[in-house]
Amino acid sequence: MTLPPSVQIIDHHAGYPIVEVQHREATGRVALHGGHVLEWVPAHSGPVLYMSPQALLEHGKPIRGGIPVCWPWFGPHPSDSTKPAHGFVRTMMWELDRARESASGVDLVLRIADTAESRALWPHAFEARMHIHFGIELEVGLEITNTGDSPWSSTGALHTYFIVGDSRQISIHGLHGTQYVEGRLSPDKRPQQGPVVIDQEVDRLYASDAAVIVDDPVLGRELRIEKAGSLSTVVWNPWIEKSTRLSDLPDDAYPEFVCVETCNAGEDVITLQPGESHLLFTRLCVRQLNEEAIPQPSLPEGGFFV
Ligand code: TA6
Repeated sequence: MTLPPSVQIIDHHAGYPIVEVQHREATGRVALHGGHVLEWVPAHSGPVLYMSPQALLEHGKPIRGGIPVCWPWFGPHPSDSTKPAHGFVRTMMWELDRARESASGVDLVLRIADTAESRALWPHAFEARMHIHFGIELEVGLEITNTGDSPWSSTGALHTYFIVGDSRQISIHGLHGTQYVEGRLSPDKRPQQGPVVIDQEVDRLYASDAAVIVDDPVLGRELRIEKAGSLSTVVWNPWIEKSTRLSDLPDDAYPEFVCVETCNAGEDVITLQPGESHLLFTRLCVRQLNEEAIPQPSLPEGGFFV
């Protein structure tokens, strides 16, 4: 494949290729492992996606940060705890199907299809494509297609990790009045009252197709998360205790990020007939709230994955 000047593929010491994008509108990186958007830095802003400094960069291991692609199930497997949490496509190798450059940025398409390995975990034929636009906004679409001869159902998420100045000081707007369950598994639904704040572990599955805004007073910016093809939104921060249980996350990292996830999860199951497709789409935008220079986060020298 001929790559445009703004795109290159590096063989990374993790043992899998990483697609690097350098465009005047944005820079970014995507690992072919998991179809995983690792970094996005829009022009005139700092990096937006959080990456744990202890993230595992090994074949078959999920990467703690960026945008994990959770599919064909969200969370623990519904009936078999021996199967990987959040499905298997985030730990399998995708291929780069297309790379194009325009004045507004770079468009990548990554692809994966069923294999003997995937069918051992989930006995269905599928094709999945990740449509990624790196520009002043980041657009990510997970397109799934039933390439088999019988219907199947799935849940999934674009499990986005956002850098924030201090998760204890942010407020998340757009979910007021929507029903949610805490911890995904508890039966009791309750209505969200006002903005979501992080003052304990938050692991909430909201029944919502609405856009969400993260107001970050410390970094003086708003993160706007728009979406389509998504009936659920998850908000997650591990807080103190769970952070200490995650070996690929520093114990004191919980103030540095929040996950706002574009999903179809819980009762929001997508069922596709043979030949049908579904697109789970999110668009991320950053707005600086004030002119005075507030120190923005910066990438380590060379990026998170040097
Ligand atoms: O999206 C929230 C969640 O389901 C949490 O329960 C937590 O487990 C998080 O995902 C991270 O999951 P992972 O398998 O990537 O450690």
